[in-house]
Amino acid sequence: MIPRNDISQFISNKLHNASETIINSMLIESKHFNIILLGKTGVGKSTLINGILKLDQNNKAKEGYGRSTTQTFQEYTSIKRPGLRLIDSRGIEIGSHNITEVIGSVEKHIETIAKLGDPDKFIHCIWYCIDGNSARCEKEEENAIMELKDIYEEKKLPVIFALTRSFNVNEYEKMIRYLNSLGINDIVPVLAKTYEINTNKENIQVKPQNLKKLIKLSFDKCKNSGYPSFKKSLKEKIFDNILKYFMESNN
Ligand SMILES: Nc1nc2c(ncn2[C@@H]2O[C@H](COP(=O)(O)OP(=O)(O)OP(=O)(O)O)[C@@H](O)[C@H]2O)c(=O)[nH]1
Ligand SMILES: [Mg+2]
Repeated sequence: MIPRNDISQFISNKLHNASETIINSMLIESKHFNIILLGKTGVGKSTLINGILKLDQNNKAKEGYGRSTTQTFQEYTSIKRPGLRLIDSRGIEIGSHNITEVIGSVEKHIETIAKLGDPDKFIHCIWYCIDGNSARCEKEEENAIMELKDIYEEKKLPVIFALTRSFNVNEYEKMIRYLNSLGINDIVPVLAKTYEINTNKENIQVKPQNLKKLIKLSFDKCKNSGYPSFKKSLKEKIFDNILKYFMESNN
């Protein structure tokens, strides 16, 4: 286990090097709402991307079981969801020291994109994905998410907690209570893909849910995040249009 202080030191160093102006310029002239997904390996990040963007077999993000399916940052857009760009990242593997690497690489990615100067690519929001079927996180992950939350709250980049594979209310409510106890409240339980429960007697299908709620909360948080530039420019209108289209589309 990596001591909390080490993680804290590592992330703080990273951020103190990042220029405030870079981060403050992140919401100007964006034509896409850009969200980066982060979380433990196998938690369902790629599946969530496929579900939200309605990607088909030919262009979908690779899903799988076993060790870390997604290895690098990968951007996804879809003509079915115009204006939305989701960025997949390498899964965190607890206990292997890669937690600091992955979080550091996300930070670096956000910075690099900002430095490249194309406002259309700036990251607006982070979705930290956690399995909705586990009652709590390991201490190492808990420390890391608390650091992440503090840092990005200060930087006004919203972090939303997406509880993946949330097909069982009793289970995901335990996780919500646990996160609430850590002071985390921006939580959406989601199911990205139909979940089948087979018993000897019946076959139950739980349909995808709360994907729109996740997008809506992300937009709302972004709009209320306090960037002065957000109110001044065109992008509020652009964002409103993206949201409107997304909320109205059925497929
Ligand atoms: N039915 C169903 N299966 C899901 C859902 N979310 C994830 N899964 C399954 O869980 C497994 C892991 O999902 P991935 O999306 O590959 O997980 P990941 O977080 O991208 O994993 P890495 O790329 O290794 O970091 C896959 O077999 C998915 O099909 C869901 O909402 N519904
Ligand atoms: Mg993946």
